[in-house]
Amino acid sequence: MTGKAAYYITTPIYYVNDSPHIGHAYTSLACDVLARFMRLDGREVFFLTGTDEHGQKVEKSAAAAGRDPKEFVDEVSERFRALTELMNYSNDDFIRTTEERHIRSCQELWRRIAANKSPKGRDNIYLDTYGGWYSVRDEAFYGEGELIKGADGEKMAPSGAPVEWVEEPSYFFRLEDWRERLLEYYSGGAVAPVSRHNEVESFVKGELFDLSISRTSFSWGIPVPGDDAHIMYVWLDALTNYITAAGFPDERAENWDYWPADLHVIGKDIVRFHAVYWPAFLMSAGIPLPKRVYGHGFLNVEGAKMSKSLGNVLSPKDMVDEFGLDQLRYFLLREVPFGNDGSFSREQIINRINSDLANDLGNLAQRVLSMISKNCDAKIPDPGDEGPDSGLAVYSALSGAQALRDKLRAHAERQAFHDILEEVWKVIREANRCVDEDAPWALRKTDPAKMATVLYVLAETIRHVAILLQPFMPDSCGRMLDQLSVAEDARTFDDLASPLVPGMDLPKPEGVFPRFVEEEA
Ligand code: ME8
Repeated sequence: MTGKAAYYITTPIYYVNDSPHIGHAYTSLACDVLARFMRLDGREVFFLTGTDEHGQKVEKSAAAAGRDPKEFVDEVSERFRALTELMNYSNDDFIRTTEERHIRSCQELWRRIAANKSPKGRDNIYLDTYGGWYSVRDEAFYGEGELIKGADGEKMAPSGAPVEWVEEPSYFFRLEDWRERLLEYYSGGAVAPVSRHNEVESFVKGELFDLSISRTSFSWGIPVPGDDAHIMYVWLDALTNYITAAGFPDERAENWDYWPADLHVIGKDIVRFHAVYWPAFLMSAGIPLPKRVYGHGFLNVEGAKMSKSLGNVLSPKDMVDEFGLDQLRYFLLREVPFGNDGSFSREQIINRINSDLANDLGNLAQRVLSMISKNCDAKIPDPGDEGPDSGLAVYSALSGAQALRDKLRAHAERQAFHDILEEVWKVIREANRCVDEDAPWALRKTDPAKMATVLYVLAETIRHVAILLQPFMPDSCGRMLDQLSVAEDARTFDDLASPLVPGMDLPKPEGVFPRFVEEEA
């Protein structure tokens, strides 16, 4: 570590029962944007993603495919790794729960939990028999009272997943004894947004059952230390990935300085596991707790839940091929406020591409850069001695741009991506308005020095916008900065304070955000 402030951010690790879809891409994208943002803002970032490979659900999927589980998980995990390339994620590590480092870490965590007493002085882990409902799809145990009725009157998990009756010897975790400590943790604001905070708080205030944390009826998992007849419950195994990657159990490992994580980003479906079980396991093992858990909303397609049976599962690859990578990255975080559920349609994507990217940002860059190319000898123009008192409108756009960093930082701390983008777009729209007001094309004949000032201030505004939007659209913003001849090592948020140097040669301008035109049928 370099002495910069650390920032550790994680995605869920995804089940390798099937190929990644746009929902998986969405969560990881949010993490990638924050990781890039924090790096540019001077933090020492560790960004983790990976795959969850044990448990009954994965074992069943392997069997259904007629495959050996290890071979099967190797292959499907590779598809999630390919997603990180496709989507241009900047993850620093990719963890798989079948790795040796992870098995060691889980077994040591178990030993520590077992060695400690609960706040009520009881053993944290005890052996008993589990008799109750289990959903393989959710990999979750449910109490009778939580179940709902399906169309044919059959019992179902609250998520709508089928459940089966399970009865087998099991180790239990003394969850109930950790209630007060969990409530204290929530009172510090660790769970966001507030709707998820309320949901877990009321869950923990209700009747808390001890949690079954081992299984004996199948074997695809990590053996419980000292009792090979049991494998660990897949969620205990999976959650532990976040400390494995930080070097656990080697607390002298360099990565251990990243723990506790600054942020676990997850979907709303797995909040209970991350905000109740995970902190309880960590507390019982005497390990510091993650600073924040954010449960975002779900994406629906044209108003419907994505599902295999409806045949509407969106593939990230198809969407990138059709709309372009940065266009998709922008759209996913722009359209729907991050904590909310959102429906999205082709029409919305095309609208965003054409109005926000092509018309607003693309057009601003294109017209300013081509005016500079034609009228300023293809060099960064000289701003002269004019300043904000000159009465030129463009200075208002620039001062808006200069105020962005602090505002965006505050939004990034709250994972408010749509607010970040809205804030930047206010400046872009203002810059476009100022181009019209100051009309540099008219100044060309009457006052060329003033024209140069206007174009310089606009180029400087575009530089700010392009630097600040890099986390969302790394390639496109990189190309915009190339066109302004901004050196690759001068693109961090600290570099915002070093303005463009007049006289620098500029390459021939090229549009970065083309309009999306529907192909004729
Ligand atoms: O739950 N909209 O893995 P998983 C938005 N292995 N996000 C969605 C989504 C949608 N329609 N569908 C899925 C698991 N997601 C466990 C996690 S972590 C220690 C173990 C995203 O493959 C969202 O982040 O079922 C959700 O929480 C996650 O994928 C579930 O992925």
